[in-house]
Amino acid sequence: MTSSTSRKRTTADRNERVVHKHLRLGAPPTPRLHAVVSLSYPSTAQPASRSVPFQRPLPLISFSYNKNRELEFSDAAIRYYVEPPPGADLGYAYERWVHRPEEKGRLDGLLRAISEIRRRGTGDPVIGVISWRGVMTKILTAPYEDRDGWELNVMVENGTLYLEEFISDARLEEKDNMTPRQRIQTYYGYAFESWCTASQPDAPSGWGGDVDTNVQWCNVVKTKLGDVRIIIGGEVDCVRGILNDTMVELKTSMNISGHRDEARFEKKLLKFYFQSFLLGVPEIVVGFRTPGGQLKTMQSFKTLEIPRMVRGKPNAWDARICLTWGEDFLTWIKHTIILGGNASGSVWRVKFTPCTGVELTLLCEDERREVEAGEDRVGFLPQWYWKEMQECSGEPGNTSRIDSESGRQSAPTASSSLPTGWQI
Ligand code: 0WD
Ligand code: CA
Repeated sequence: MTSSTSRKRTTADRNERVVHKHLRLGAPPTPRLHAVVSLSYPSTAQPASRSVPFQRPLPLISFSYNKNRELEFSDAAIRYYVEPPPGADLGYAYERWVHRPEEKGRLDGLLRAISEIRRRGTGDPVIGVISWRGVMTKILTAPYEDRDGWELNVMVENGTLYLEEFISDARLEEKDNMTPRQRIQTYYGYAFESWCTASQPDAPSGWGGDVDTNVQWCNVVKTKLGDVRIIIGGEVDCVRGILNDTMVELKTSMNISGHRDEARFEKKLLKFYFQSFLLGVPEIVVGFRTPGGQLKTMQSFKTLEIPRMVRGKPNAWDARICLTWGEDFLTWIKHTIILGGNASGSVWRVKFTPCTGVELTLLCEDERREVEAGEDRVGFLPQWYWKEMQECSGEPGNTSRIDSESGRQSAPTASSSLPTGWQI
């Protein structure tokens, strides 16, 4: 074991003790205490401590956003894969890019889909976790992230854990003010999507239409990570042929020339892999480009084969470490929140620090209001969804709770006692 590993382990042990001590003393629920609890990332130098299975994602529903960013339950925005022209210019039609402004990472679209699934009465498993695919990708790949920190807003209601990315107003502004260089590089990715897709199957190769980032086709799946049932929503770039079960993710990357580029690309493959794996997208098509945005070569990857491709290489990553971490993280967070005396409507914050781990705190009233942002919400959940949830449970505001006096759990608890209307 390396010294950094042992340091990490010691911190984790200490953190565990913090939580237990807090509970044994039967302290009042954390709202006034503002206790911080933390969990360290696992060592990436050791094999995963156990094997955590990931259930094949099962599609539940799809939906589309149109040019006005209106959501409809149809496949209107679906795109079909076509081979791009060789040497395509990824800067093409840059000036006509309709750029959707950056927004907070709200779950609204996904919650509408969940409401629609419930209305249709399709499916039955209990929901443990609800989030966008992008959030789940960031969670699972966190043990290998050595650069960017980020934060989550978290709520647990009726035994379901909701996770949205916390993007502060300052960060939003920063994201909206990309440098011209960042802007064009982002655009190259979208232009590649346009060169590779058409609105009809079997269309001829060519420009698929000017880029409008309002328009998206999203899919919602259910899956299970270890014992945690998860509903995930995410954007899907296109499909091959007319059957929706052949989804394709499109990516651009810089040309590879030399070992250093190769190592950099293999590192990127970790994020590519989980992004597609989580939604059950079987194929990733990568367009390699020049710094000036000319498409040079294409390579198709079978998502499920990617872990084996990088295994044994220098700086290789291990997907099993990510899956084990993912289950540990989700279980820990839910457990800590419920045992911490979660009052209905409370919002918690998780801070991800690269190479270290995560910290969980309960937001105070001012911070909670910042999350609501003056909108019609309870925490980050939209009011309409909140009402629907209450109607389903028939017990407003009653969630999994710990009796603060005795430290014992009071009904109703976690997912096992969910009201039937609240199951998907
Ligand atoms: O506005 C924002 N800050 C974001 C909104 C950031 C990320 C996602 N979203 C929205 C998406 O538009 C979608 O409606 O959340 C929903 C779910 O997205 P997801 O599938 O969970 O997102 P993710 O896996 O992070 O990204 C998928 C695609 C990206 O494809 P690439 O190949 O670059 O991974 O979503 C697009 C992009 O095409 N995307 C964005 N579109 C507009 N603004 C952004 C962004 N900031 N980030 C990713
Ligand atoms: Ca993409």
